[in-house]
This record gives sequence, C-alpha cells and structure tokens, in this order.
Amino acid sequence: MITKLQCADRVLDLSRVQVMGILNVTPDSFSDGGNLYQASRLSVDKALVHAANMVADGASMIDVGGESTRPGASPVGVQEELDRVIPVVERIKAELDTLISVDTSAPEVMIESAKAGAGLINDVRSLARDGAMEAAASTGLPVCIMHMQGATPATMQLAPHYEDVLAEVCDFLAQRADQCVAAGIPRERIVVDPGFGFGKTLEHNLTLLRRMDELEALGMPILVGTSRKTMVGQALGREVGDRLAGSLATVALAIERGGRIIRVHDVAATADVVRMTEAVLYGAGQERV
Ligand code: 7PM
Repeated sequence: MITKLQCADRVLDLSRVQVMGILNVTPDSFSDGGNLYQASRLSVDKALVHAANMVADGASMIDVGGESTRPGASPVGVQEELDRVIPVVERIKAELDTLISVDTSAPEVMIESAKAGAGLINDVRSLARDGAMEAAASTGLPVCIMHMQGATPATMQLAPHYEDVLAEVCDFLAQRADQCVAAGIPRERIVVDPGFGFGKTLEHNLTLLRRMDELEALGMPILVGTSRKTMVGQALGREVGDRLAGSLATVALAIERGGRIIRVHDVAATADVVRMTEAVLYGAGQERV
C-alpha cells in the first residue's frame, strides 16, 4: 500500500494514522439578504474557528460538507451547495496550514473546490453521479470512494441485506476503484471506505468493523467514519450527544484492523486514542510501514 498520498500541494503521510475533522457547513440564522443559503461572513468565521480548533487538536485534514450527501437530508441544489462550501474552502486555504477535503457528490462542487484549494474529494456516492468520475479525474486530486447499499441515502436503510457483508463491500470497492482507474484516476490516489451506517444494520456494521482487516487486501488506504453514528447509539442505547466513548472504542479497533484515516467530530479525544493505539501496536515513537 502507498504511504504517501499526494493531495494537490500537500503530501499526506499514511505511514501514520491521520485524523480528519468533520466540518458541517449549513445555513444559519445569521444569513440574510437575497440568498438564504449564501454563506454569511459570520457563518464562514464560525466555520474557520471550528476548523482551526480541530487542527490545533490534532486533525491533519478538514472535511467540509454542505450536507447534500447526508442520509435523510433533503437534496440540496448545486448552487446552494457551492454557496455553502466554496467560501469556507477558500477561507481555510487562506488562513490555515491544513489539508482540505470536500464531502460532495456534485461534479461542479468537486471542480470549484479544487480551484479553491481543496486537496481531497470525499464522495459517499463513490462518484456515481453523472459526470462525477470525469470531474474528479480532471482535478487530479485523490478521491475517497465509499460503499453504500441502496441507490440513495433516502432509501438505503429500508431493508439492508447481505449474504456476506465483507465480501460484498470488498467487491464493490474493488470494482469502483477499477472504474476510477479507467476514468483516469491513478490507483495511488484512491482511498476506500466501508461506509459505516450506509445501508447496513447494526449487526452488519459490527461485522464490518470486526473483519475490517479483510479490506487491506484491496491495497488502498482505508478511511473509517463511525463518529457518533447510529451503530454506536444502538449498541449502547445512547443519544447522539452521548456517544463519544463508544465512538472512541471503534477508533481503536479500526486502527488495529488497518484504518489509516479516521473521520471524526471529536478530534482531541480521537487524537489521543490514535497515539495510544499506535504506541501499543508499534511501540512509542516507532514508525509503522
Ligand atoms: C446524518 C447521517 C448526517 C449521517 C451525517 C451523516 C461518512 C462520510 C458521512 C463516512 C465518508 C456522518 C454522516 N459519513 N464520508 N460522510 N465516510 N468518507 O455521520 O462514513 O458524518 S455523513
């Protein structure tokens, strides 16, 4: 597996586990004027402070999401998504020394984000939208492709079913990666993600994590997103605001099973779990290969 991911002008060192901080950019009550969704200066300021705090807490990248890809979320128009995401990408690029990832399925958002300084494209739909694969390829940026069962986040949780969840997730990611390569995205720039919570029951999610080491055979870096998710809520009987400890347990287990990028809300606590888990696995101060 490659250990250096070239992200525009930055290199991400995947010989160590890296923390991706989640930054949701949503319309807020301070927006005014003609466009309700136009990012107000205040909302961009708030996003920047949140991003800066996550970087100070140990995040090596910030995943900016305009919510269009979120399960259950009402679809967001492309212009709206651009209005939310691009000002924040520009501001982080101008003011913080960090890698910017963009959580989007829209080709236009991929292209404009790359121009604004993003270094990674994160698409929960695995570049399945019309023109998305070509758009992603044209940016030259690495992409994260994620497994989801069911065509859309709106319907994916209706009746998830697998004969063998690991085999099916693995086959999907292998096929999708081949399609990316055929579309001009080098294999060295592809990150894979089993997609916790996307068309999976609790038992599917637990099995995916227990056997996640099987995804290492794909030979591509693995990104893991379990932070505050329903699988933690269901396993523990906890509401979304009370899932930190459960989320951290999944982080330690995911690292032991090969996870290289950990996508989380709670960066400071996660960064400690990452360092502690790496110390146990590889020795204090030792480099993993
Ligand atoms: C509601 C439900 C809001 C689910 C937000 C979510 C992932 C992702 C998301 C993931 C990658 C969340 C999700 N999850 N991108 N984007 N992997 N690569 O909990 O697991 O953040 S949105």
